Amino acid sequence: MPKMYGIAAGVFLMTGGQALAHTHLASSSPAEGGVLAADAKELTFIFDGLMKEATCNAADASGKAVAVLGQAQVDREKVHVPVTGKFAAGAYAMTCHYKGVDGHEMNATVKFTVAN
Ligand SMILES: [Cu+2]
Repeated sequence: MPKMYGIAAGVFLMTGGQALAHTHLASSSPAEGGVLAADAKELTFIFDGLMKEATCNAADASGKAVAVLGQAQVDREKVHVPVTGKFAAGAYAMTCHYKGVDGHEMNATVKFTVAN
């Protein structure tokens, strides 16, 4: 029995360590709940660690994908997402599926509005 408790504690410590190593969203432009200028050229996500890759998509208030974003560019902790189309006025959410330097795949979402 003592040996089994030891294994359980070891697994707990391992997963705890990995959770601490995850890369999370630190800030964004627009910020969560913020406003994106109608003529904005890009959205930016800034993470708390180095990024490996990211794919970002926008959806309107009903959850329907809107094709207004180009391919995300990773620059160290930043992910730049070019605006290639035109946002109609309304509420949106941009979700980035990304892989941080620790190799874990995660999602980050920022909600914002566009006022024309
Ligand atoms: Cu991780």
